[in-house]
Amino acid sequence: MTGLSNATLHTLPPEVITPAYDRKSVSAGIAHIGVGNFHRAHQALYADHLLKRSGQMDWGILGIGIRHGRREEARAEAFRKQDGLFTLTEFAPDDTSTVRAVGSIVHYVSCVGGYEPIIAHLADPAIRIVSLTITEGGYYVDGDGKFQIDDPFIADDLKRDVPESAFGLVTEALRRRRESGAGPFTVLSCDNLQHNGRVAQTAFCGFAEARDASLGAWIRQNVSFPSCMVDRIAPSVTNEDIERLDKASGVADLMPVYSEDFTQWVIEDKFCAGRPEFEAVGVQMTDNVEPYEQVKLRMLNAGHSVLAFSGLMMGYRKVDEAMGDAHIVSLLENFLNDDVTPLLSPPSDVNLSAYAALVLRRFRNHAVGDQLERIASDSFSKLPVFLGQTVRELLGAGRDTHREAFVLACWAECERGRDGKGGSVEISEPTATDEQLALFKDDNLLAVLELPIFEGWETGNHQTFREAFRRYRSDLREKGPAQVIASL
Ligand code: CS2
Repeated sequence: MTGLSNATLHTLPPEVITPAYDRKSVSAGIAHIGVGNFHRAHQALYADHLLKRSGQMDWGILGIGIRHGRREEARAEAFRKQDGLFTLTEFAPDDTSTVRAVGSIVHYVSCVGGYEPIIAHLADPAIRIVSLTITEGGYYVDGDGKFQIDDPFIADDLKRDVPESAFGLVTEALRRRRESGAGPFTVLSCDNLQHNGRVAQTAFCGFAEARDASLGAWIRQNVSFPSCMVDRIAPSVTNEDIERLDKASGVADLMPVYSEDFTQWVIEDKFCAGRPEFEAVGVQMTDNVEPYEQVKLRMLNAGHSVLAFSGLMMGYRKVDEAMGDAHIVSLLENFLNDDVTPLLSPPSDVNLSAYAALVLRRFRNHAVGDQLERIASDSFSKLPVFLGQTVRELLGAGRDTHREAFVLACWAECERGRDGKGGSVEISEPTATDEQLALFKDDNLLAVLELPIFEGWETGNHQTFREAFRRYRSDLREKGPAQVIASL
């Protein structure tokens, strides 16, 4: 197998698509914080397409890693050895695939080498967009839309001379740019959140204001924070996946990624320091992202949660396995078509029944083999975004919520670490405290509904919903998930 680097690009197997541009002539205009699988399978691919176009060579990506740990060390090492190159395999539902060596990440700076160099890179006037994938829970903005300056991680970072959080690094770089006259850059959140631009603005301005009021005011006035909707399923990559992908591509890639063939990116056209020709590579530019976001978060992502919690309870571990279960599929179809669709006001170019059908088709993509535990993880950040509004609106309209009560009952049972068949389930909850996690083991089956993540769902006043949730939890234990799901 051939290793991956600039020097080997021309020797890769002919099936591997290689960058159709001269990487040496590309410079970074976008700095991206959080270069995980999703970024590499989504934004980095759009940038790869852009770089093929004339006049776009200064829109390469500078990757930035800010979270210390073994994973970061390995990533930094792989980026160094491979000159920022990695392979992306895109699988279609009919099992066909394409592999490409993505060349858009032209430089990588890791916190392994300290935080000061990161700030220096961000302060470079060549950088005109700073994009982020720091996870849904990574913004420290509470349910009331306030930045949590008292959170110990943030409070510590506010005291540091050289900050380490995304907020500290970006605001310090902006301070230097204000002083040097380099001017602002756009901050583009690519996390799967409602109003991600507004959330990012709250977080970055909140941090800057707590540090220096005049800098905060300057950022508020000069930096733009567009919202965007991002969509592409990119599973976690295990060591076995690396072996499998490398064997299939014939490239000995240290960090291959894979994804479905579907992709979508809708961006609010609000860039304070220029932007690439996004529309030329299939990005939808708009002045209102919200209706797209609503459809995606409340159908695709919420659909994923429905599948993950009911599927895990039934003993499945992969999305396509769960999609082989007729009861789960009808739960999902009814959830999408009967519960969510009537609540949405989609953009004029989106047909909701076609969208629901597409969601099912995407989930059936066998080759993607997405992990239910990946989707279930970080539910403390995800559930309020994906399901909260739907439950509140259904309850407010006096409509049926038995499917939502069932899915949440499955969630609560999975959080105890066991599926309904006795297998162990591992759901990582980076933002939950031990005390909160202990609630799942409480004898009072309703106790978890008091968690702060349910603020604003209005479940407290709805006896029918609470009773259904309690009953499903006890039935899942006593009768088993197969019988309960068949009776829905
Ligand atoms: C998934 C998403 O983690 C989840 O909850 O639903 O990661 C999903 O795969 C992406 O948002 C697809 O765009």
